[in-house]
Amino acid sequence: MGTVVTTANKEANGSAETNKKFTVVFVLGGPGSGKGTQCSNIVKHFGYTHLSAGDLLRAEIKSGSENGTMIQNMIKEGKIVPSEVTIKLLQRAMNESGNDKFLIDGFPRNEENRANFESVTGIVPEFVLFFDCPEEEMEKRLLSRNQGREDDNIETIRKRFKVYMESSLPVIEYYNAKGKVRKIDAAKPVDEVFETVKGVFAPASNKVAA
Ligand code: UP5
Ligand code: MG
Repeated sequence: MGTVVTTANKEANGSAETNKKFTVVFVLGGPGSGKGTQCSNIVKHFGYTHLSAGDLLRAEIKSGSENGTMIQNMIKEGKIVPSEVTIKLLQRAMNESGNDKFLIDGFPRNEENRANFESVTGIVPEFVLFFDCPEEEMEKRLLSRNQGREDDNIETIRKRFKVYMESSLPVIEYYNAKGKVRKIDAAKPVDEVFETVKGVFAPASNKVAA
């Protein structure tokens, strides 16, 4: 389950690669729940390639792409970028990676993202790793991150939380109803969270976790 033959979209990725088998895990959770931090750990132990949709969108702004200004404005307002933009970036990154196992971090963020990703790529996630964390803890983490992210100010953080509650949680509920959600208590220290995460990946992996 979860590993499917994609109907790789030539238009979107500009390559002739088709019928590639990709395994995808969606990594979801609120802003600051620790998705990126835990993905770095998972990559080291389990051989996945980490694709943060937010990082891909921020790189697109920096590259001076024609969508850059639109993306920048959406991120500043905590709004969700139209799925065709994000899906193209994800497809390109998957096709260029040389790997066939991906952690897709921070996507899909709403029903439109979810439905379009599945129909355009033909990929259904193996499972959804869900980092559950109280808003108070997430806010504290984001305000002390200090990495110069334009959306790490209290005004934008509140908007991000609202969009998460209204649009992203329903996606997690959708997959939960299908028995695909692996819920992790993300309020604990990083190492303790990773111990729980390992338990989710270890049985499905050929590699032995250190
Ligand atoms: N930290 C991490 N784990 C900790 C722990 N267990 N204990 C204590 N501290 C912990 O962590 C955040 C901070 O907390 C770090 O300083 C870390 O050291 C510490 P991080 O791992 O970065 O959390 P993460 O969940 O990745 O937080 P992030 O801010 O990246 O989540 P968002 O979902 O808000 O951001 P993302 O980059 O995915 O999206 C940003 C914006 O892009 C969105 O708001 C939206 O406008 C746009 N977007 C789209 O439109 N579409 C998409 O598909 C994706 C993004
Ligand atoms: Mg992140």
